[in-house]
Amino acid sequence: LQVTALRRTFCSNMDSKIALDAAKKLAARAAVDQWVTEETKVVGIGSGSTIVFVVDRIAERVWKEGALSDMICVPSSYQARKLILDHNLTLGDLDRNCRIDVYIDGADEVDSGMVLIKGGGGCLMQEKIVASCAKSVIIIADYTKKSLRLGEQWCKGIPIEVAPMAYVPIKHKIEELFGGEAQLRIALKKAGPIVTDNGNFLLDWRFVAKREYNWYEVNLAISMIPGVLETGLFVDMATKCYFGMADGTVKVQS
Ligand code: ABF
Repeated sequence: LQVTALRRTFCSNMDSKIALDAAKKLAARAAVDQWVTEETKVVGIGSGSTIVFVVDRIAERVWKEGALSDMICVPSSYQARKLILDHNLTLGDLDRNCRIDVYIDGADEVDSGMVLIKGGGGCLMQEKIVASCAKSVIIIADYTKKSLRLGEQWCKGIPIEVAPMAYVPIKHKIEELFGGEAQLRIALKKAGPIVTDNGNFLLDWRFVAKREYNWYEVNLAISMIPGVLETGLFVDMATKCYFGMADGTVKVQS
């Protein structure tokens, strides 16, 4: 009986993963086909599981359709860099390509005003830097990421990248200023703190979901705390968001 129950859970988890992957792929394809054209010379590549479908589609256009031959891809993380190289696309960097035509990335949650929570994968700082160099920032996600207000979806909180020596004072300052709880992100099996691509720690701030926050001000105030390197709050950055929906359609928010 237990084995049957386990198998059922496994199958329904697999079914929902397949459904979510289909939604991510839909959003990724729609965004690439709309935003990555022959005029696009430099594209910024985000991180996470949805971006994999973006790079797949770009590679399909380059290698199967013979398009986008001169296009350069600027990564936002070690994962993105590896994806670009694995697909044999042209790797760029901000030293040589600091004017990006379009940056495409996933998100953990998107509210009705297109404020984003990003950084569940720990790459928020490089993601925000690369996004800030782009004329257009296009977000792609499955339907579970779309909210009216932040905190509606299950989410680990707002990630904040911090200098390792300062994580305790920063934690207390955030909690005193805005409530909730900021927790140090620990690696699986409690092997110690997660270290970002930049050698820093991450705090996940579980804010008070019912409280009315002005995210612009919150982002500014947290960014001013000494030792905070970047927040996973992306305010006024997204140009458009593409959501792959459960019914096979794509919803575009702008
Ligand atoms: C990156 O990947 C992060 O900023 C965000 O946390 C995450 C989204 O992940 P996924 O595409 O796997 O849902 O974009």
